[in-house]
Amino acid sequence: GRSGTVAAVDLGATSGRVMLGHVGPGELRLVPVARFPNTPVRTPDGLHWNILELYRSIIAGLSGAAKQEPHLASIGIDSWAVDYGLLRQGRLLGAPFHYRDERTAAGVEAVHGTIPFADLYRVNGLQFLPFNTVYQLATERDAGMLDVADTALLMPDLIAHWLTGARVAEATNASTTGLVHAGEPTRWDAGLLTRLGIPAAVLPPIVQPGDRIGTLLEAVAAEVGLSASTPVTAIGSHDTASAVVAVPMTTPDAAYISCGTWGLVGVELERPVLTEASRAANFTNEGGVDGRTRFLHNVMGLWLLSESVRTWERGGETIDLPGLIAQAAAVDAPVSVFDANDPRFLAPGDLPARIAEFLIEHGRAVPQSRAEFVRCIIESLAQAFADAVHTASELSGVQVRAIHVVGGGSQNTLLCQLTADRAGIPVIAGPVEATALGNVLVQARAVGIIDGDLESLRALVARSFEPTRYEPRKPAGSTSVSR
Ligand code: ADP
Ligand code: LRH
Repeated sequence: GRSGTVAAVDLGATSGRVMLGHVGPGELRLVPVARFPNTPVRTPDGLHWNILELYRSIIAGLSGAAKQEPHLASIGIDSWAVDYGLLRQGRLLGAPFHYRDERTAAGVEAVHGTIPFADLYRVNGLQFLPFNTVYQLATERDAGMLDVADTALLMPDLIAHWLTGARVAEATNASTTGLVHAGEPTRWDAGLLTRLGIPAAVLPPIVQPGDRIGTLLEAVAAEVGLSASTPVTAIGSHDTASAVVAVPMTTPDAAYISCGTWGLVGVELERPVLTEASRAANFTNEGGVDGRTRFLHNVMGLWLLSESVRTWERGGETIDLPGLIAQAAAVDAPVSVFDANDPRFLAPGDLPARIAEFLIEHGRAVPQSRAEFVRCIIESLAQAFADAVHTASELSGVQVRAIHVVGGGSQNTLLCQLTADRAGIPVIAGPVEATALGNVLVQARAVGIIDGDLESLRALVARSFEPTRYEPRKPAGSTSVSR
């Protein structure tokens, strides 16, 4: 067989990276080239992504990749879902909004006033999140922005546009907009667009993972030191879609948690579940690579911890995360548990105060020490993960015998153990960089370095990365507080 090297650009809400992926028969290796923080910027009109800084970091990362590997076989780009840039005549009309910006409440009302949520769910199969693209675009429409813009590009598609000049919408990420049919992210739903007054012309054609988006613009190729014939390949450009590609599931009776800023908890299915029960449980049907359905629920994730740490650090101290987690693991007094999914935790700000407020409202003890507070957050996340795994199983009929945890959060040993304990199911943790791996694998397959279905790609991941296993311990009477 062949072997070759591709570059993965992976933008998470917490940090971004550029990685080289070396792929060959029985070989899968990731070499980090650049890692950079993703720090949003608040201006008087709201919370934005610093897209120019991200782009500069991507260009620097690709230059570093080119130095190590001047003959890259392909480049692939993934990022968080739902957000987009608006353009007119190729010019970006302002910094893209961050999905945690609170401007969309009016957009939600406007959309549901035209199409009740139950009707919307039957078409797009998406869980309600106030920042889904459909609500953001309704807000743009009412601000007159869609009279000005001629194109809307989702974040990875915007980066691909800057690298190649092409304008496309990659299918897995398009599936998070709310404007395509569940299970069929092949074209925009004309009926929804008409009813919502979103001009179809702003949305570019949908391409599938594995399609070639284009090749590098001459100027970009010269800037990074690569050939202008280097292809940019569509992959699962929704980061969670790429992560799920690289979950080393070896049997269908497994659940996954893609655990980073968010905890995306669910199972992979051949087709969507659009029942009343799944709508009531707020489960989503997002598009996966190779036409699979990612049936999952968004759990608030390590945002709860990282935003708390940011709050504590505003006092001037510097916090060592692994040290803090170790202190939390050593707490043996009972701690309270709160509902990690309460919407009050979505917006940036003083999360410890909001958690305390939740606990007081529900008559539960507020943790006194920092270590107890962190334990309370991690117990609550583990409980939300366990609940979502059981709900995914009930709604889909999948018997879950193992929970795979991938992403940065798979390094949180306390969270992995408590998830196993609270679910009563073994947790298999790793790989940490599942998203970059899924990005690499789908490119490598598209350019002919490897072949095979998702199962064989996952088998390669399983052979290449040693996971850590956590067996469920007996219910710890000391830690549970009923919810
Ligand atoms: P995203 O893709 O959303 O940016 P990542 O998958 O990179 O997120 O995960 C970031 C999270 O991983 C951090 O918020 C942190 O909680 C966790 N994390 C990173 N490194 C460690 C570590 N050494 N120990 C425990 N948790 C970690
Ligand atoms: C995770 C993620 C998630 C989306 C959210 C906006 O990074 O893509 O799947 O719901 O960000």
